[in-house]
Amino acid sequence: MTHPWIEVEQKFVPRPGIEDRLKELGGTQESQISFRDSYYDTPELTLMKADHWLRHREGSGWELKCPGAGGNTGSHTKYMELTAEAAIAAHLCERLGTAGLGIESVSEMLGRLELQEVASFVTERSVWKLALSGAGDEEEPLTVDLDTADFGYAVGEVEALVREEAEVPKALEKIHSLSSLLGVSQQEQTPGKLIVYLKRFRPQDYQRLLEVATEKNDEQQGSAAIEN
Ligand code: V4E
Repeated sequence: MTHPWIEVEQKFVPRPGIEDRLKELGGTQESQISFRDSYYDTPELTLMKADHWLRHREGSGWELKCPGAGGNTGSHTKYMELTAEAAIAAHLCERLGTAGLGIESVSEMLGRLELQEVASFVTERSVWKLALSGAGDEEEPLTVDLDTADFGYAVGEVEALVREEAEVPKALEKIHSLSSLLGVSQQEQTPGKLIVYLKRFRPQDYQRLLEVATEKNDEQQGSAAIEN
């Protein structure tokens, strides 16, 4: 089986003139696309509470984002992305403790485990590619996505996809360099579309996720304090 992609990214609030700045830095607009994302979970949000994000993206199919080794810290995030249905089903069955049921596809899983649609929205995306000067010719350019969701929220992200954990630090360095050229502070913590959707349209679910995230943060700080 091929390794899943590791997505390393930093989100930011796109300021007026961002497209001109991207051009100035040698970026090129690669495409303008539009797609609907529908996110699924159990009624108790078992997956999201465990930082697992299952969605169906129109035109691409099923995708699962879950934390990579080492978790996520600071303003950037790092997620493993699974796109093969069998791999998604196997990973979710393990997480939900249903590995014995022999479920092999996500559609079968939706029915048998009563996964429900939690959010659905359309994104207009402008995709930019930009190679930082100084990086070798063989370097993969970074991707900058400028998104506007149909519920009126705009967010940008500087993103790199890598195959190996060992490539993450270099990807992060490149993301930080480009972010600062775009005037984005490393400390900027900009919420993604789904989080804003939940906050606006499913405030109780949002609150539950916030509580779990706060508990996890407290635990991490507690264990860091113990280790120190
Ligand atoms: C990973 C994640 C979520 C799933 C949506 O991921 P995101 O990168 O925002 O979506 P999008 O459309 O930009 O995907 P792409 O096209 O780049 O693949 S929703 C929340 N998270 C993680 C997360 C979290 N646990 N807590 C907070 C406050 N924010 C984000």
